Amino acid sequence: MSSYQLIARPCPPVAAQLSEHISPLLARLYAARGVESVEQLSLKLNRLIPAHHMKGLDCAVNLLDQAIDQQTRILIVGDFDADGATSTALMMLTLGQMGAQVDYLVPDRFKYGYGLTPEIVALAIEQYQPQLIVTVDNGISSHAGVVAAHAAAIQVIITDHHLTTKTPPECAAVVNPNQPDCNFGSKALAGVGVAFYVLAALATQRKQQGKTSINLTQYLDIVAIGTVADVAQLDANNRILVAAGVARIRQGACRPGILALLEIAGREAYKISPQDLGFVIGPRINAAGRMENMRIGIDCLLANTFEEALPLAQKLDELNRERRRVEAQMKQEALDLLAHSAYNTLTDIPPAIVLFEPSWHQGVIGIVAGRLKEQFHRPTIVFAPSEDGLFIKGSARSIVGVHIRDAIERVAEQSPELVSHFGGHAMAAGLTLPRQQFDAFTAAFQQIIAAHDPDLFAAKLMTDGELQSHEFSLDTARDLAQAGPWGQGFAAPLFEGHFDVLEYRWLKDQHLRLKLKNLQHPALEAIAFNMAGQLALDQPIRKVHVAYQLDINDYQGRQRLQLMIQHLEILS
Ligand SMILES: [Mn+2]
Repeated sequence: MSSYQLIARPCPPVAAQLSEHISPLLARLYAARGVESVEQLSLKLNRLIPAHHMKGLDCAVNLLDQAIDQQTRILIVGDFDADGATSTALMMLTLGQMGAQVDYLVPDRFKYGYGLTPEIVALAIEQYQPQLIVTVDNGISSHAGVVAAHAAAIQVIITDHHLTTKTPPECAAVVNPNQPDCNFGSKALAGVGVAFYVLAALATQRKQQGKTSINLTQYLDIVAIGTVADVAQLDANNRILVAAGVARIRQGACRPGILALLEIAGREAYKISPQDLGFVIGPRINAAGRMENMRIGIDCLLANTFEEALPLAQKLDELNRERRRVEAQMKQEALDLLAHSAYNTLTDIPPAIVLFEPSWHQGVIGIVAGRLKEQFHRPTIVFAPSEDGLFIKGSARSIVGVHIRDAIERVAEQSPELVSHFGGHAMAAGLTLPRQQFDAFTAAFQQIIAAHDPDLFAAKLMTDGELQSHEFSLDTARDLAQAGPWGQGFAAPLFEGHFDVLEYRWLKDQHLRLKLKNLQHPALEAIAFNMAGQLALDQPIRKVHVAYQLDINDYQGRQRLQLMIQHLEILS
């Protein structure tokens, strides 16, 4: 386990101005997260950035409007993760209600590759004979697929949010806030956010023309789920989308499929938090694409009644259990491989972790790479065999400061024979190698990573410093829970402090329950989950330095303040 270095988030002086309107604590938290005015905190839907600076949007809207009127056969081509599934569902529901002839295709990425590939276009023609293809959450690099579609007289609209350095494909319309020359005010929209903007503009246009239209806000639950599950940065615009979606779910005014998923997860809709979208709903939808077929996830979102949704939600839950089982097994095998490698102590972890097992599952390598990266704070690539067994496919996850796509590119430049394909971002990438090149690739990659500043490999945890005596209260905990939505890029408040341990006990030899005190507070309840891997059960604990979230323990209708410990260091 890498031990974290706790660092207090720098707080700019703007906090003073904010605290004229809100509590000094919230002002300090917001300012440290880049908020400069109270206006930026508004979660009203009318504060959403208007669509008109989004390049390609008008063109896409006009084309879709026409396609509905002319009963053009539209095919949505999505992606196999939760963002792709929510985007697809949003298109299906909205266009369908506007009277379009619309169907969807979720390609098996293991077979057909990523994006709108010529193989997927061929499959689309065979199964659906579409006249217009609309991509969601993919397509920005699908030049060959667009050519193939055009050759079959199919028009293409691309909606995507992925970064690109190349000129986008030439097709009827390309909507992507991350394409060159797009002046839309947020680059953080998820694929489902882009689809939402297109459809909302389409709905407005049709309403103005007196045509069949709908109110898009009814689907913000779906938008919120895709946004959080895709780990999109929660900038001001995305916070508005997520807050509105969470509010709808809390009121039960959401898709029956979401209520079914919450029911199966044993969660009450009225209590869910934005983070729950990522921890409870997202993984269950994602499991379909990872383990079997995303169709189940999309159909669950499309279901019109709870009864129709429930068996699909059940199936998703089973797939998620299966995913967890496979993940746990792969992670254990990964740890065994690491222990048997030349690096067998925790202070001697290689600069990058690169692992392959012939039995590993392609759908889960990304999650396992992410877990290993978290645990060891090293850039990590986990490989599984390709369908034909000649290649291995890897999923890479990085630490802040190491651009992993660029590092892979450098290996490919030095030794082109080592890497067949690659693509991705700074923090996550995917790649394919000839199977026999695994060892050579590993050596070359580790060498490139080892050349980075050693300071990057020290795990750091940003905190919001210490709380004052009066801030240790249920009211503060409630205020903080209300003050989000917290998430990626808008981190939930995390405090730190030194405490004397009044008492403690292990729960199921896994979790640690403690009673703490310091100068600010005489007795605080605290819980630290999954500490068994980090601490010896018989180790005495007297003084600790902890990083914690202020949490509400809601037990049998009684609410009590508790510190939810994220990091614990024993001082004596
Ligand atoms: Mn996405």
